[in-house]
Amino acid sequence: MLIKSERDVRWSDVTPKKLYVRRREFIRNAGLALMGAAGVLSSAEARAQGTGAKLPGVKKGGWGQGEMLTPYDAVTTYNNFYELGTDKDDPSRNAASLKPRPWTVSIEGHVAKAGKYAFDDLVKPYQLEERIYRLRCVEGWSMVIPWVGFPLRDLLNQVGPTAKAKFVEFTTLMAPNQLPGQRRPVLDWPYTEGLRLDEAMNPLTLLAVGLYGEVLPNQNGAPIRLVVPWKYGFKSIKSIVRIKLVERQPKTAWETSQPSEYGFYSNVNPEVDHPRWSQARERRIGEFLKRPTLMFNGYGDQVASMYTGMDLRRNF
Ligand SMILES: Nc1nc2c(c(=O)[nH]1)N[C@H]1C(S)=C(S)[C@@H](COP(=O)(O)O)O[C@H]1N2
Ligand SMILES: [Mo]
Repeated sequence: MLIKSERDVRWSDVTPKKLYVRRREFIRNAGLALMGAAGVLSSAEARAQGTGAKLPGVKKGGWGQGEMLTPYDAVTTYNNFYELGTDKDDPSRNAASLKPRPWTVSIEGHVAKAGKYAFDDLVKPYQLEERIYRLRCVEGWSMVIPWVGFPLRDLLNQVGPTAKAKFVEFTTLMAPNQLPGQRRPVLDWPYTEGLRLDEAMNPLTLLAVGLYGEVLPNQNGAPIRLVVPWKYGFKSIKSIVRIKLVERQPKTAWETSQPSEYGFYSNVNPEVDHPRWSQARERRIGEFLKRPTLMFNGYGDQVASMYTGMDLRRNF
């Protein structure tokens, strides 16, 4: 894998100077964004627009209240999106080449209502909510991000998985002209990910279309990406064009590239180290001292029961 281990990441990489300097401004802007200009745009209009448009009618509260949010600027300039480059600042620098509208998501496989859905039609039926989730990257850093989205289970209930559906496979857009990183064989493109059906149906599992009250920036996976907060960040696949209900456990991009290092489950687990580094602690972006990493990233009450009887060391 091309990623650096947490040990190799210098503080200067993690917190560019402009983050210190402009931090107050970000917090203020974020506050304004959250207070929102609700009602200025219709939901459909806002969703049709690009980055920066406020998302109206977002239900607030309920999740992650009281956590210190990672500043907007860090969330949108310190990214992993290898299709837009492998350095942390590449995705924000190259973001403009991705065209997130118009966008089509294909729902396929063992499902009653298979079909191709225009992004707006796909999202329209669902109440958007803000959910503040911790994101723990396998590399050893973490953030706290106020996502805007809706539970994947709402969509799955709508399209109706059949009895044969046991897993869900997700696929990112394949378009080297928009995602220039796909011109190099860094991963077996397109990026794919997968969840067991019960994981996909867990109320925590989110399809995000925004963050900080605004339309999702391209570098964060516009127009629609997965967020699975109890798993390492790479499970949260960006810029999704296909959701396929399948019978067998799908191969994922990272598992294909390095099966000894990246398993299908990839639940955050401080007791199971990556072969090349410890996972016991993490650096919250913007903080100096490391924190202990929590089992299931702290979401055990909601998810641990899905794994009773499973050897989490073998099923890493
Ligand atoms: N298609 C795609 N999705 C992806 C990635 C990627 O390279 N390509 N990187 C993953 C990794 S390793 C992490 S940590 C998160 C980062 O999400 P963020 O940049 O929005 O914080 O996205 C995940 N989703
Ligand atoms: Mo990651």
